Amino acid sequence: MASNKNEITVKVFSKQDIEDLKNDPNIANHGRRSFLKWSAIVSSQAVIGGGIVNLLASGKAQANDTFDNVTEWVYSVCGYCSFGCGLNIGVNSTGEAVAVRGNSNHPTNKGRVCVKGLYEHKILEAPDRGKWPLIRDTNGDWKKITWDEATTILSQKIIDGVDAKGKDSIATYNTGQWTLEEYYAFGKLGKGAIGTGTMDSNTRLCMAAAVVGYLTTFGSDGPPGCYDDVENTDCFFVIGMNPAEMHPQLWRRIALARSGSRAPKLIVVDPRRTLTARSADLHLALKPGTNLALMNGLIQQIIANNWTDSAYINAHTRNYDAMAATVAKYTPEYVSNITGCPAADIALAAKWIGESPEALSLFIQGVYQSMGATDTVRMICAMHLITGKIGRPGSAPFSITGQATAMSNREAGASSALAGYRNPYNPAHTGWLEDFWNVDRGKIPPRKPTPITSNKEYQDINSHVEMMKNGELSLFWIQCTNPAVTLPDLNKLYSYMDFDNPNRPYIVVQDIYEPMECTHFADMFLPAAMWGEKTGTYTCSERKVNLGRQAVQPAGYDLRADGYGAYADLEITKMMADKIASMDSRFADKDGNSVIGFNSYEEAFEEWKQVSTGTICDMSGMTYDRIEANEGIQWPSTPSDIYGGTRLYSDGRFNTNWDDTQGGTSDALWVDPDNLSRAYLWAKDYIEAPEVPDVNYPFWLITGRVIEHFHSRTKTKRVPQLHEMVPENYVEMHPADAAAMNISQGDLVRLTTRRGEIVIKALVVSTVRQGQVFVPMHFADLDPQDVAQNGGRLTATNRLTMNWVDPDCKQPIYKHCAVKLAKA
Ligand SMILES: Nc1nc2c(c(=O)[nH]1)N[C@H]1C(S)=C(S)[C@@H](COP(=O)(O)OP(=O)(O)OC[C@H]3O[C@@H](n4cnc5c(=O)[nH]c(N)nc54)[C@H](O)[C@@H]3O)O[C@H]1N2
Ligand SMILES: Nc1nc2c(c(=O)[nH]1)N[C@H]1C(S)=C(S)[C@@H](COP(=O)(O)OP(=O)(O)OC[C@H]3O[C@@H](n4cnc5c(=O)[nH]c(N)nc54)[C@H](O)[C@@H]3O)O[C@H]1N2
Ligand code: SF4
Ligand SMILES: [Mo]
Repeated sequence: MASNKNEITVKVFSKQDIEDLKNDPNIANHGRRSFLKWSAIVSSQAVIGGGIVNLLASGKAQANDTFDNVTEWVYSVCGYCSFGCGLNIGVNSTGEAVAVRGNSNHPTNKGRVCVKGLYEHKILEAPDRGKWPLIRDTNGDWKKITWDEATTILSQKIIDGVDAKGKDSIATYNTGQWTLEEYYAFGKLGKGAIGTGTMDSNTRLCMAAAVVGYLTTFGSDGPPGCYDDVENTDCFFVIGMNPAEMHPQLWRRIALARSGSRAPKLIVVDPRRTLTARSADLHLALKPGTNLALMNGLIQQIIANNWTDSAYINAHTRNYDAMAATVAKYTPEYVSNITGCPAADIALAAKWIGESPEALSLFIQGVYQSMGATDTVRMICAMHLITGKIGRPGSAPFSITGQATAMSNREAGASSALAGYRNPYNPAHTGWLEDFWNVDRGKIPPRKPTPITSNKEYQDINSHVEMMKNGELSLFWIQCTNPAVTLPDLNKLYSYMDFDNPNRPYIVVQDIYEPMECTHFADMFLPAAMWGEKTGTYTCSERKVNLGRQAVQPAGYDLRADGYGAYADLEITKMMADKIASMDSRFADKDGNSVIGFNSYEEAFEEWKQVSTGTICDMSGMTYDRIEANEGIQWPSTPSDIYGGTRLYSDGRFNTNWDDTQGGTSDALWVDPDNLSRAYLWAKDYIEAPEVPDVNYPFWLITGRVIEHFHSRTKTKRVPQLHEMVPENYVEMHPADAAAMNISQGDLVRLTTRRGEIVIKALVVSTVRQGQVFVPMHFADLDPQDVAQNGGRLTATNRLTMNWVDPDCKQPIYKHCAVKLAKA
């Protein structure tokens, strides 16, 4: 890909263009025909949010524009974002996946998929799918090994590591993109067999603030709302979220609801003028990192104007007076000084939320990855509690999830959580699980604060990365996540993972592609089967469990006879559990058997159902066939109330009694001392971000996403249609800032922070304000394809970002830091 200066040509949508698009019945209805029709209307080059959409440019897009070769449509669900669109995978007569179409019976998306879903079958066929387990030879080159060899070597590494440095030296780091069965199985291997407390997942980067915010308010995790709330609300409060690009099918439902007779209002809180913000009735373009001040301000206004529901407050909450006292000083003028939003707009937002019969808050990374993350979630919940706007149609604090199955990991516990939302501090909870798993009491490790990342130079918090730096890890097992692109402060991380570092652990990467950025640092590679190649369940944002059925054989299936080929992650976990149990009885159950007794995903689901029984994420009322027949089932679902999981907390009873709560000791603030199941209202003051622009680093750097790409792009850069739309990294900057630095469209710009620097192209647009720049998170610079394209230029966004984590939930503050810019 050439990287000529001025190559980027941009057409920013006019207001009229956007109105036309919104009214076009085909928008986001990417059936092939309408997709191309829509593309034709938009013209070949346009900007959607930050992304350059070159919809018609690709000949390949049109060549594939046919369902003619499909002989079978397989029932499935999208594997990208957490909205959980139902879809079918089209398979041809030779067993290849050749198309995707939306499932018109599925209530979530009614037959529509977005541009990523449309081409999802293409990620299966990429030539560099991993097909062989690999290990480094003495020269550092990859050597093929069989699965039998790989599982033996890895088991021995675990045994030796435990003996040399203890169980916690075995670090596992997985994902929000496995199936529920895979999480359950791996959580059982990690906690029930190995007993390591050093388990985390990329959901730490993604959902930790929601989990901790909910848990410390309601007693347990679990988004209270559901998608039907979209059609039943009078006011959307969208804070730190850009659904027009990141959850396009949710956005479609919001847009449709807004054009209906109920005409709900739309408030958007985002520093940038995103596509979402441009459609809002009220856009609060606050300064990065000031969400908590704004939330305190909205609550101050709601209290001052008596929009509260005092009966609800008295019956169902605690700590109201302390909260009210704390927010009292957050008047619109005071908050305006912090956030930069006009005082009248803050008051108006509170009025709309307070006076609307139903109000729905939707929020994600602009909250979770911004200063005051956990506290902002708490205050969003508080706003709904004090107005009684929770647990009924159209009203909820509704965190939208990111990855397709981040919810499933929260439920089944392959990371730091325990299966079934159990409380690791409650011996009754851990004891039940140990007995059910037939392992010794005390096997499940005590809760330890070991999130994936933090930096001791900033904060006294231990983490996998800190342990790696200090030589405390013997093994770092990376599964279905790409930390070499997506963790913050990459330059430091690379120095710890580097082969030159004598302290480095043995690094195992379990992925679907090879090479990818992490394999650069790996001692061993395990090839995994992926979406479409396995059957399993996916819990989406509204707690609905969907089923994805296997459509094609895993990559390298024909190599299995020789001991190679990709295997599904659950099968890999089972191979490992069986092998290590046979090598060392410490890693077996009490009878000396492998902890993984099940032989299929469906058997794993049946075992998991028993673990979930009686917990808040009860799935005992579900079966695979029932899930498919009903187009997904929401939890909780029990045999006597299979479809009762529409909304949580409709009865005003929360999970805050000691027996119920998912976390904390019995004296934790949110644990209701009177066993009255009341929610806890927090009282927290705004604190300024740890790094703000100054004379040396005068700009805010905001990072986020674009519609065409997914995370580290291992999937989307292998789909030509998506890659060509946004082939390389770029920085959005305001025309006035660009002019002041003599930077024009397409010029190379050097971005420098206290942690690193990159050189990428300028995209001069007014979606960012003066003094702020935006860079998508998706790009890196280690993959051979990227090196070739960028001529060796460093372009990885996370070389710049700050490894400062929210003290409560340990989620990194990716959304803002200070940066300087110069024409390169
Ligand atoms: N196309 C696409 N879709 C995706 C993904 C993807 O990679 N690509 N990833 C999925 C995943 S895992 C996730 S987590 C979601 C993320 O979905 P979103 O959270 O909607 O996406 P982001 O772009 O990360 O961030 C949202 C917005 O936060 C704003 N923001 C930055 N700082 C602040 C702040 O201090 N306050 C407020 N209020 N806003 C701020 C940014 O300007 C940005 O527009 O998307 C999911 N969907
Ligand atoms: N600067 C900045 N950084 C961010 C963010 C941001 O907004 N700004 N957002 C953060 C967020 S919210 C998230 S969720 C993370 C995402 O971060 P990551 O999870 O690291 O990103 P992905 O590219 O999704 O990595 C998933 C990996 O799993 C592989 N894979 C896919 N399917 C399978 C499978 O079935 N089995 C196996 N074994 N492997 C598979 C893919 O090839 C890929 O390498 O990034 C975080 N990083
Ligand atoms: S909106 Fe999300 S779930 Fe639906 S097709 Fe797009 S990426 Fe997939
Ligand atoms: Mo995420």
